[in-house]
Amino acid sequence: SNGYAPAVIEPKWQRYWEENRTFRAQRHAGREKAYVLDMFPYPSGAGLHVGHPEGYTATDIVCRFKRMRGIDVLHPMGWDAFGLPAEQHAIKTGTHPRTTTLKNIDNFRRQLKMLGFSYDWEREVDTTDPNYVRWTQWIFLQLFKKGLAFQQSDMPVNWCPALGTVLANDEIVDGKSEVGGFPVEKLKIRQWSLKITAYADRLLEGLEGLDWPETKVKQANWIGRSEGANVDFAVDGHPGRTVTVFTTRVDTLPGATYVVVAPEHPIAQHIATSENEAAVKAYIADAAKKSDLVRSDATREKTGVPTGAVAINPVNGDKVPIWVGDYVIGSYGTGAVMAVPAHDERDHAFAVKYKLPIIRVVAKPDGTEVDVAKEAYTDHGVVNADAVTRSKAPIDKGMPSDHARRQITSWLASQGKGQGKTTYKLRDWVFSRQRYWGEPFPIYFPVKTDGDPRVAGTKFEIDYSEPIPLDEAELPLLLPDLEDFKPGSDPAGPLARALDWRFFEKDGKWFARETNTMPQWAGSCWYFLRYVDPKNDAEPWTDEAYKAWMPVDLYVGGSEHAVLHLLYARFWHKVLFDLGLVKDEEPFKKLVHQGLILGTSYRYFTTADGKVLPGTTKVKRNDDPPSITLDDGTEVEEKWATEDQVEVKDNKFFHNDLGVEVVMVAEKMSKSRGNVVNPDDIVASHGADSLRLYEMFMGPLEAVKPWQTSGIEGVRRFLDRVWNVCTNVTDDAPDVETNRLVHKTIKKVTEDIEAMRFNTAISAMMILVRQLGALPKTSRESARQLALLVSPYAPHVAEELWERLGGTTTLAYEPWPAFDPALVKDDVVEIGVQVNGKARASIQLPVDADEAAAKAAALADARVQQFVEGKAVKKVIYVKGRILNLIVG
Ligand code: ANZ
Repeated sequence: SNGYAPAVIEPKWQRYWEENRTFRAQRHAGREKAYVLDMFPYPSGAGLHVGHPEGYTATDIVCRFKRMRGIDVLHPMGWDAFGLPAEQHAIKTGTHPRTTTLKNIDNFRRQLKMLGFSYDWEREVDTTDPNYVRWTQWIFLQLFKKGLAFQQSDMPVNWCPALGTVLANDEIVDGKSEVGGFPVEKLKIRQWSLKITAYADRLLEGLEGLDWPETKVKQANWIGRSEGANVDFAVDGHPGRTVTVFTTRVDTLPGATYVVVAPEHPIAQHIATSENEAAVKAYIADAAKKSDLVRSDATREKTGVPTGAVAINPVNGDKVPIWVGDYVIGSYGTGAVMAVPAHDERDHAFAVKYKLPIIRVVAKPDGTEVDVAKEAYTDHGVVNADAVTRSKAPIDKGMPSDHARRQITSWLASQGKGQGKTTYKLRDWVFSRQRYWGEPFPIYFPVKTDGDPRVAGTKFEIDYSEPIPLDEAELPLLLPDLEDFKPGSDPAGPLARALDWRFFEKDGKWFARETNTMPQWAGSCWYFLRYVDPKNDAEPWTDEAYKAWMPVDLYVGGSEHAVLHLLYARFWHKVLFDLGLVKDEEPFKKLVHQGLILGTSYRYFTTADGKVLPGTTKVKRNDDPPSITLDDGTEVEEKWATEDQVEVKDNKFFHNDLGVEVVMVAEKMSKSRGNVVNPDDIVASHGADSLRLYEMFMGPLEAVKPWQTSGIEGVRRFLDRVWNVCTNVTDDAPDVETNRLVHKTIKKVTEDIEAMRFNTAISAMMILVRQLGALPKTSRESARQLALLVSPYAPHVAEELWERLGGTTTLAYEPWPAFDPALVKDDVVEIGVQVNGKARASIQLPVDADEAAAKAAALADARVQQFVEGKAVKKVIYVKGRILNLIVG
């Protein structure tokens, strides 16, 4: 072992940076700025996992690099600290969520400091801090005053009884709550919503100018703008009743052979004929138990029941049956579709199943008819002859689909039976939660009561139709202390039990506060704005602070936030823009998602009687009931070993104690697999610099990568070598070759950081260090350059070496090393010289030597001279960098 002792130098430099406020963000006149943002963590009880330092190291490298290039950097950190886990912990243990949250924050802060990230800790924000809550509530009031926050009570919401709260669609996975996996039902309760749909078009258009990955496509799909038409089908025998359908293919209206309404469509109950009524009601009741997600699964078998009622196709007067089917979603479009089985896959499957007619109205673009008996033809094409006879709207055979669409739409409009319509998948954002640990709404309502509603038994009635905003001067409205955080069956939430908080008297009248709280997303919608002015008591931020740092130049975080946080934050930003409170329409210029780090575990099997079987054993996995069996039916159990229990022999893995072969599996880290890696352990065993370096060396930042603790040993050896070469120096200048490699490495590392290719930069540094290590001593000049190059990645060891190499202060603002363009060129090449077409010698030439220089160099070569023998050179054939042919005679 050598003198490299991370356990000593890492705390030393962390203390130095803190005491010297090295990373305080400051603007300097005439300098460029860079606002580099990490997605702030939810401070969970588990502490950091190795996924956090991946993105955080990447941004830290960028920041350290930019500071050395003379750029003013803002690199802040904070806590997204409202949320369910702290509340559930409180329910279980009685510990107040604030206590848990503060404890977890302390632990997260300790861990992040231990990793040497160059945050400006003086700007730390905590979404649960009263000084932060005040401004979240203030922004809510601005939304409320603009009419963008409103109450709804008629729309069914996703109610999760186990969590006692409403969930947004995005918080539900496979019909279960994302947190906890509890069942979710539909329930109509009063709730707050934010009018994000009013910004649908701008949220879509705004994506265009952003330097974002495929997340842009995800957001566009989420917004789901669809251009089509609403078409009215009169219900036969029910004067005045119509079913309006939304379609993107109004050109196929002549081929509509039935109509399907969603089970929740209000008409479904009313139009069913007496013989169909019972079946329709039963179907509707059954559908209510299924989530929209399950219902819109394309692979699921389509089901439906006929209502017995009949609709009239407005384009030709055809009478078509009306069905109820749960593949039609109540909340999308009009909740009803015209079915064109010839040209839509879902309708086709449905028509085949229930023997409904299939009429084709679209031919291929070249006019040929398509066989639609087996499969729908869903592409655009041209109007066919059938369509013409089946349409009162003026269309011609051979007319392209989009032209027919316009024709039929305007004909429908002229008849008062339809009009062009743009529909969005995006829904307004359900913004209230029936939880304790969130921001209270700064809203109250008038109460009708004869007594004091705080006294048990007093009758009262809250008038929810008249929400009153709290005076801005009264912010923040803080949570009351509760003893019992449990949600009840009362969708008003646990705050409804805090009677002294809930009710208050003003001018002889009683009022009741809103008892819902805001969702966790609220705080993360604007935290990046607070960082620019975190201590301001009078405003959320000043114009000046905003202009100093915004917009965010680089934002790094997980792709799980592609459509939730990132869309919500863009929405708030646009509202704030319209209010003149921010100067940019978009908050995040460049976005990068780090790839998931997978855990590695090693599988084998055991039988009930204790036999151990290799992980390579062929097994069958059964779903219902879940089990794993061998060919002969014997049930086995899957077991997992961790990396330290395994050794490698002949490229295979074996269990140390059991001797059996195991199979390596990389998957999401989880406690049950025992493959969770704790950064504390890695720092204790190898040091923070090794952890940082390894996370960057594993592969491209955006790739999914398996964690292997053995890999960290490799980077640790690299740092040992860096230490050795930089502590074994001479004041002599470097030799030419070494100096060339240093400069080439500077060029490579510089370009790689700019392109965020951190892994290849590390490879280049490894090559350099190997070469330096082969020399008896390293030139001090090269060692200093190396220390600077390594510093964004492994800042502690770099600072220590810099100091030992004569640095008198931190290297954080030392100019980033420049490379000499002349030295990075592979400037000398060996080329073959021919005399009269015969190879005679090879000579060293500068790559860019011109013909005259090449000829002169060749003629100066002794062997070439032998063959030229003083004869005149009549012709020169020269291919730069490759060959020189002298024709003499
Ligand atoms: C008739 C038709 C014919 C359709 C055809 C498609 C192809 P996007 O693009 O996603 O907006 N649709 C309308 N409302 C629906 C609902 N609430 N639930 C389920 N499906 C619904 O999809 C629009 C198309 O999806 C609409 O166009 C409609 O089917 C169906 F050859 O109308 B189409």
